[in-house]
Amino acid sequence: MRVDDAALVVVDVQNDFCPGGALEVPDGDAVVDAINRIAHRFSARILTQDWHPPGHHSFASSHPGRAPFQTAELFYGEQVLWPDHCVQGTAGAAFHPELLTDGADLVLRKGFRREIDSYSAFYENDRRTPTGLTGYLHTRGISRLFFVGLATDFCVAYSAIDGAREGFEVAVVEEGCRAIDLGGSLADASERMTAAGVVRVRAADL
Ligand code: VGL
Ligand code: ZN
Repeated sequence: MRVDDAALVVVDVQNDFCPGGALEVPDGDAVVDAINRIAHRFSARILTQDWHPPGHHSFASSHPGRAPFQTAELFYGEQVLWPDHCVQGTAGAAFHPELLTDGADLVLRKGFRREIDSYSAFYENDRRTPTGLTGYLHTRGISRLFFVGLATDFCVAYSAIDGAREGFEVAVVEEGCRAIDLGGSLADASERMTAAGVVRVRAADL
């Protein structure tokens, strides 16, 4: 493949999303090998890191009487409430120890505003606060994005769909992703990705 205009975007491969973590994704650590094997193929490598302050409003613990995986109305609409996870500076927020991170060009942190969650690497959950990633990619001349990471049905899907909306050619690499699958969220995310023009590829097809 032509690599000069393609970036690999590795979404939230952090300890809290891996088995034993605060918001574990089933089999989440299985993505690490798959990602490490393909990373060298891309001229740009970007890591995202879910990076919440203590008391973040996406945490159920910030809403008295609410439990994890229930929802709440925040100022921008409905928000799933999560267990406390990826708190800035904690071991849970660190990248999986076997993920190759030294070759990354950019580490993009998201979810650092207490009042707004950020599933997407492009826009926070209010859908209007940008992270700056579009500008970074444009100024680097990148037009194609390959997404991997955790979780398929939340941060990967939101990022991939926003990437397509921002005008990039977007693919998701199957072996590099695992899902939370909460109340049909995986089927729903897959449908929305297809509708947005996001292509699903296998690592062997790269
Ligand atoms: C994520 C829920 C909460 C993700 C992040 O990375 O998919 N999911 N924060
Ligand atoms: Zn989060």
